[in-house]
Amino acid sequence: MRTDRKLSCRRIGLLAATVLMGWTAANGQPSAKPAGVEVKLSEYAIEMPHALPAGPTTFRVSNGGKKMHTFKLQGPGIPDGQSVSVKPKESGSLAVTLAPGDYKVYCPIGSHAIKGMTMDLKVTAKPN
Ligand SMILES: [Cu+2]
Repeated sequence: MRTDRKLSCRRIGLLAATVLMGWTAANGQPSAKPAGVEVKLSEYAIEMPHALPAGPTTFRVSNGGKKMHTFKLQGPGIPDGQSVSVKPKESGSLAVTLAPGDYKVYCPIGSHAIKGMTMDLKVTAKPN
């Protein structure tokens, strides 16, 4: 019994190591975790970095305003854009894989973009 448990523990460890190695190879990066980027939406502004490195990225979007807002990202690899809508005082997330190039970030609701909820995002290739 005791030997069995030890064996299976070792097997799980091996499996985890294999999965981790596979992930690293697939992404070509030492980090298995996607980069997290905080985004703050309000009337009428988007607060987030204007430049980011390429790779798997999770945008954590919070709405500090009084109206519903949408975080929409459009650029290389996502010509039609991907978005997440966030209610006032709530938060959501959007996971994408950023490719090097110029992206547009905006809120497509009403005239929010014209009022200020728009910005450019530059994604740069990660140095090897
Ligand atoms: Cu908005």
